Amino acid sequence: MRQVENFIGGKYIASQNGKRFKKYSPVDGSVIASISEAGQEEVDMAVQAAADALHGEWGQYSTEKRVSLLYKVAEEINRRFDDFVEAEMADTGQPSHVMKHVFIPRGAANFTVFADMIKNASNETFHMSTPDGSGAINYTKHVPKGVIGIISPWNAPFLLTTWKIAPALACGNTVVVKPSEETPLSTALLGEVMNSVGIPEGVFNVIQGFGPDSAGEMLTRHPKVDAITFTGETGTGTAIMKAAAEGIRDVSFELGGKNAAIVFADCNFDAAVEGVFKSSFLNTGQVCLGSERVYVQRPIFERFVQALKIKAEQVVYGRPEDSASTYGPLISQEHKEKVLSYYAKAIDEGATLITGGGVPNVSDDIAGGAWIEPTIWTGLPETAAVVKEEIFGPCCHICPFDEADEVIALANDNTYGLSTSIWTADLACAHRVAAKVEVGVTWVNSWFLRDLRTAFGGSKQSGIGREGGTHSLEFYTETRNICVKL
Ligand code: NAD
Ligand code: 6OD
Repeated sequence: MRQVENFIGGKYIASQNGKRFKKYSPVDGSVIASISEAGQEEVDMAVQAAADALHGEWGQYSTEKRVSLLYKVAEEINRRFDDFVEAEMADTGQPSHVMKHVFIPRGAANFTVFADMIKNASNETFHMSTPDGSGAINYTKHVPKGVIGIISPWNAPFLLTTWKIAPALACGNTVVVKPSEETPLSTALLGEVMNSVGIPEGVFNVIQGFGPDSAGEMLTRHPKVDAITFTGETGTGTAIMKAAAEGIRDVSFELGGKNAAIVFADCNFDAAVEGVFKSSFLNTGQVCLGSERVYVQRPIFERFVQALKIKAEQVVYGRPEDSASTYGPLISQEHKEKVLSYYAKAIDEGATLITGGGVPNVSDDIAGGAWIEPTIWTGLPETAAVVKEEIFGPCCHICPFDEADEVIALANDNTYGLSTSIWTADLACAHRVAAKVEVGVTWVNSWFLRDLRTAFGGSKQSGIGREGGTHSLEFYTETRNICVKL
């Protein structure tokens, strides 16, 4: 069984309070790791190490030096690719091909993309006239914000923590990361990478533990944390925003979603079925950008429902390292209970069950895992809880529509506003709909196609701020204006 410690000032450190918690395999329920739960002492040490590092050699490095180190981090992740795949598979139970082709490569890419971004970032300049005719020049300078607290969820742990660590370091900050208690392994391993490429001690720190009354809350309340970037549930975002209000610390939030896929009758049918299948069921539906609401234009509605049903019934349950497995478990028994409660609620609310709705028969060796069937419903009113609330499971409700304006109104009738996907051959229609859907990210004839230079984030209760490319400068730096009278 793995022993996982905090990573503070370049060293792996057990918590002084002696507290440890267990990580259970989502695949079979066995205990796979024992993790130190950071207490106030470790949170204080980690934040102090990060604050000190700002004034040490890291703070003196040129952008070029930081950039070269970040490229080395990416290279080292690639060199230790199998270790990261193994750690992430153990934590999440998701199939190896998803780890190898999506999540772990994205971790390495996050470092190269933000190294490139900071190397090429430009500053704004304005020439202005002055009454004496000599004029003045204004220019901006981006300086690191300081110690960044990073709090991340369990659904795509390595992708999501590195999506925040990389821009924070590229901009010259230092970080204290609190990964989810459900997925401590890949972030812990990143400490070894940082040490082996020569990132100075204290620049990257990891505290392990839970949220409320634990490491997460202690980090957000720490007065020496200058800004907090958080990915997770909207309710947790509310608690963190309250903590950040003390001391007027900046926040960047990537929160929940209840995303709509909009399928027009003129779409490339097979591509739309494949895309919506992925958006509803990839990662066992535990993707913030996933589609739990699918709107299909009436002429192809029945055919679409049947095609999605067939695909959902073809998933192969199995251990992540088995190359035949196409589908993993949910993250935990607790989350499984939550998703199953929505499965029951859907039936209570009058849904027609197209497929799934329960727990699959799996082989005895994995029967203790958090397995659940991909599930499709139709026939619910838009007011149903299952249509309104984020479930974060492998499920979707499919609803017919007739006109573009109607589906825009349906898509927007939600408190979340993270993403949407639009499937149509009529690009003019796609542009019109995209302009009116109240979300941060829209995909046309694709889903989760990521160019990391683009603005990423949610509208409404799906987030605050945008990260990605030079948009990350907004959060990870202070912008200073310098006015020079000529
Ligand atoms: P969560 O909010 O329960 O937990 C996320 C992290 O916050 C964990 O590390 C947890 O320990 C910590 N935390 C919890 N309470 C805290 C508190 N009071 N103070 C400080 N830290 C606290 O989320 P989750 O269940 O881990 O992840 C699923 C959620 O994340 C879903 O809602 C999903 O939509 C969202 N998500 C959003 C995006 C996005 O980009 N918008 C991406 C991935 C996941
Ligand atoms: O691709 C990304 O940068 C990103 N933040 C993805 C989020 C996935 C949510 O589950």
